[in-house]
Amino acid sequence: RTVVLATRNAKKVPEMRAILADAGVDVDVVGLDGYPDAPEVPETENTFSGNALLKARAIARHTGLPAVADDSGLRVDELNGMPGVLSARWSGSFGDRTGDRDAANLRLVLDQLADTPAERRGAQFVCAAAVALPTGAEHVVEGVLAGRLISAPLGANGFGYDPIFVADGETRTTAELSAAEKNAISHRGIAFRRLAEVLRDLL
Ligand code: ITT
Repeated sequence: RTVVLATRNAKKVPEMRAILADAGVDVDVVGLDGYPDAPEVPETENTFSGNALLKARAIARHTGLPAVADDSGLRVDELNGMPGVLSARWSGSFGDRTGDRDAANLRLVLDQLADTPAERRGAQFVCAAAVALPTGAEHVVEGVLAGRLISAPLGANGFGYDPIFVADGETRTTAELSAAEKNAISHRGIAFRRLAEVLRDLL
């Protein structure tokens, strides 16, 4: 059984692969690299689950294979839940998937919180994990990781907002955790372990 990962974010791919493999789902996971004509899916929904389903459906239709998608982001309490579904393009860089984009997004959030004291710097990472089959069957689940934002980046692992995010109960940022340590607690780990259970029944 084969599933295709409906993402072009190269930093998500190893996390999605490792979490599904550790969950023991017996699937052959292929990336989108083999599908250069796969559509760029506009993320027009205002929920993580809605956008994850849009991506999974479009790629299942294009490839004729079951497709698994991730839509994720950071909710910042002081910004009323923003950047949320806009996390990848918060600094206005739509379509760009480079480290420069991530750095600009992180910098903007830090600037927006410049005057916010530690006790008001709560934030949550959210991940919606969706599967869509060419038959039209689909399912979506979510995972959340609560924590707080520090005021200067620390650590070189992970991606995106990891260097400024410290999960509840941790002293290190998620960019200072190893890949395995991050996956064990992360929003993506929670969501994709739930999705693994769904895949067992659905595939
Ligand atoms: P695809 O849509 O192709 O999967 P994308 O990067 O555009 O790639 P999203 O729209 O889901 O993906 O945006 C997710 C953004 O949220 C990502 O670019 C990061 O800025 C942030 N993010 C999500 N998960 C994260 C994590 O585990 N650590 C740090 N930042 C994360």
